[in-house]
Amino acid sequence: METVSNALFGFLLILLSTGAEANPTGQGQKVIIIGTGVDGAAFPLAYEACFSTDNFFWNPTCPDGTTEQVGPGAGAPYDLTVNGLHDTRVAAIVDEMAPDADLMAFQVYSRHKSNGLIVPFHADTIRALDHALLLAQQGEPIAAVVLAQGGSTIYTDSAICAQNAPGIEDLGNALKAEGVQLVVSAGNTLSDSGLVLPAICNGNIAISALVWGIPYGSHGPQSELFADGVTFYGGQRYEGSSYASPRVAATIALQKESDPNRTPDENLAAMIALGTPFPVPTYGTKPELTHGPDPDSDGALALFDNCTAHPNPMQDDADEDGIGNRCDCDFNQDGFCGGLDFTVFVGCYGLSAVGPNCSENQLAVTDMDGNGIVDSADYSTFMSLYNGPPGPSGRIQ
Ligand SMILES: [Ca+2]
Ligand SMILES: [Ca+2]
Ligand SMILES: [Ca+2]
Ligand SMILES: [Ca+2]
Repeated sequence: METVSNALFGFLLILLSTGAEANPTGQGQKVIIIGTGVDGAAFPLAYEACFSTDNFFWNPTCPDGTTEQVGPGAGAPYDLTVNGLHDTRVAAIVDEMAPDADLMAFQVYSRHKSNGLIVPFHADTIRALDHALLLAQQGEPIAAVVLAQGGSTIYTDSAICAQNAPGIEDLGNALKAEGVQLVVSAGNTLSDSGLVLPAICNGNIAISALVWGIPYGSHGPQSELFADGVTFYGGQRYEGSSYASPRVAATIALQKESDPNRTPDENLAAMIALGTPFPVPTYGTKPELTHGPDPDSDGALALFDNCTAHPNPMQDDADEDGIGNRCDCDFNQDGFCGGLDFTVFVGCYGLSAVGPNCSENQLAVTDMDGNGIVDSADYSTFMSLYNGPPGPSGRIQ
């Protein structure tokens, strides 16, 4: 009896592991917010750190008085009354869009010894990014890192990064190699030709703001996406590109939960392809972030639906290529549904278990509706897609 139930349990596990998440909430994903620190009383924080500067002019602002602190409370804002709620508002957006994602806060500000000004230094942001990279390399499931810091100088050429923000591109690329997307706010200047640092740099993606449908702040052609830059927190209204980038970071967490195998570049390509084209008079269009409609009414919004034109609420994807079984007629993975796939289908036809011409993998992909047998319903589905590409999938662009 125990053997039977274990076998049944194993079977259920297989079923669970092949069905991608149609309505992701950020489960199992982490998002790091680097900047002012986040008020841990407002949101539970899964991890906190502080990186600050101590020299002739500046005092460190880490809670224990040192320049580097890791642990509960370390990511708290230095002073809640001096812009200390900035990243708490950023965190609120991630928490609303991806409620099951874990929030991690890194505080990187320092305080001037005489005038009390608090500012973030590039070197401390770099240390924070280094720490994020270390965590990712240790296997932490970090989907995105948000940098929602402003700036007042506009740049049009990423070559400035090597000079004014050395290390930022390398760290952005190193994070990406670990599957982590660095998401940077484009800044709040009104320029339509450039972006602030480090948004202009390669290795990260830059997000511009739309405020009630109008470009707000830096929105040069170098940024990747527009996203809503309006938020409400504590009964007040706030606007800026700081509130656009966390929407993209949260979306990436949802994409990664939905399909853990997708790379940052693939997730970005999907967001761009399914974005709503927003016309910018001076240079053309830029995509606005959207999770898309649900054209096949199966409960999965287009960005997370692995068959956007076919109802498949279970989102099964036996070969884990981002194209759901329901629309994946390409059994031999050559990008086309043709005679070679037909041969595979015929080998499995009528079967509910492996056969001489039907392997376990082939059985899983040819049972396109997942009812446990490859029958005439699957044949109709297969033939309706025959002689074309598999898909379409909102995950693959
Ligand atoms: Ca679908
Ligand atoms: Ca597939
Ligand atoms: Ca094929
Ligand atoms: Ca079937």
